[in-house]
Amino acid sequence: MKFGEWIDLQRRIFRNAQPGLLWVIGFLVLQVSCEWGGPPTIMVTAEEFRFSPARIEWVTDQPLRLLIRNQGRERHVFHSQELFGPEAKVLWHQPRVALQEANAVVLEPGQSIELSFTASAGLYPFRCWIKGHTGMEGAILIKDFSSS
Ligand SMILES: [Cu+2]
Repeated sequence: MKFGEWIDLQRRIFRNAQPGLLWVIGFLVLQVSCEWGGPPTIMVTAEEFRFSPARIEWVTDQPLRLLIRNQGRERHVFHSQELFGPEAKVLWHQPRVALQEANAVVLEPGQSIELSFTASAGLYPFRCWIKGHTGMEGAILIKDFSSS
């Protein structure tokens, strides 16, 4: 099957699908990708003046791996009270020196940090608090897989 045909098939299937079914399919895809080389990493880029993607959805029973990269020309901050707070548990991060005070990661141009964490269901907003960087914000929505 050609790639274009595969995409068309997906469109036809997903047009009439129930949200619950989408989560099941998403979960199965996730399971397969886990078996084929570890959980996927979601890349978030910071630049002037936005994070992309700004909205991320995930499920509670899978560790979320985030690679946050500053692709801009200015220093940016990835700050999240909730993500670095008690509701979420950061399993590891690289490089270790980059995680700084006040639940924030400061990233110079070209720098990146990779985080892996588990979190209970809820909304985890993040933003850049540097003056003038209004609008650099986003959120991670963690859903309880069993209730979807
Ligand atoms: Cu910024």
